[in-house]
Amino acid sequence: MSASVEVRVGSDSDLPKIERLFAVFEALGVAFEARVLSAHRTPGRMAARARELEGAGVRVSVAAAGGAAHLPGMTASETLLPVIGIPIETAQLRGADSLLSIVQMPEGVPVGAVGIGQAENAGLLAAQIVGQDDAGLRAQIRARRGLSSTVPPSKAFVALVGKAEKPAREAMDLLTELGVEDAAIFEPGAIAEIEKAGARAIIAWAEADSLSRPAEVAAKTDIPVIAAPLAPGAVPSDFLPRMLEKGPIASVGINRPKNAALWAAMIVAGAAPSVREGLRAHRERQAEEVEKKDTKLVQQGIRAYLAAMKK
Ligand code: RP5
Repeated sequence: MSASVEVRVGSDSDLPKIERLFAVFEALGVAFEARVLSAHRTPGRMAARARELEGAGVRVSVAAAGGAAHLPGMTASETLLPVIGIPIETAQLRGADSLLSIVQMPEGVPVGAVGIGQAENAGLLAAQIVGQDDAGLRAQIRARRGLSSTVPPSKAFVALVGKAEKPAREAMDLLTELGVEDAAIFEPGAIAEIEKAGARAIIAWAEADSLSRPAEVAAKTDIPVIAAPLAPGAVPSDFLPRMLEKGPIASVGINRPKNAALWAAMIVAGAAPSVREGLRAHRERQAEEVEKKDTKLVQQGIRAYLAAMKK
């Protein structure tokens, strides 16, 4: 059986720390492959395998790393599959370093980060993504999580949960651009409606006064939930850890609604090749834009470039 999930760690010292992830896959019969691929020590090998994943039939990559935890992000920059990052707990900074290195990705290249050390939640979330196209697996997950035994439909549909006008518009516009035909906004309590509508991914906004919302939504469904944290200014250091306390949820960076949309689209793309093409085109455009800026900087020199920026 070919692997549906790839698990990659930055060091084999991470393996015992994510043992519960493997236990989840073994219990649910999810086929996985495990690799030691370091973003820093073996960058070429790491990137090469990431580029092969889609073609190998893998649906999701789970990348665990600690400290300057660049493995999930670098993996995400080499594939259009959804990447779940597990921040490994570190002795000195208790994994805050790992979490922030993983979650705060630039616009255009999302990683979905689980809480620090939350291997079991990462496993469940990965299984839920795979389960979108495997009713038997989905039924097992729902039973394990104490959800109703009726397996809802799964369509190329994204549900957005909560009130967040501007970010929701940005996310919806991008989903449309990527070729996700259906997306709609729901109240946080409307899980039955979201399941009935056949959502394949849920984006749940979380603000300072609603940090537990994504986890509350996730507690009631096996549809993969992406937490999209929003904040008008600086946040306390426990903002993301508090939001990620419970799961299974994965978070994109703060104020990154487009990354939430991209990550949701990556899940939808599992059953919609046109969305995969939309993601590919988006990624290529993004690279071209940055390359153009670099060419201009080299041609003009730093002073002229900065002067043009200030205009
Ligand atoms: C990271 O550095 C790994 O993901 C690991 O968590 C950490 C320490 O690695 P080792 O020094 O134990 O190999 O790249």
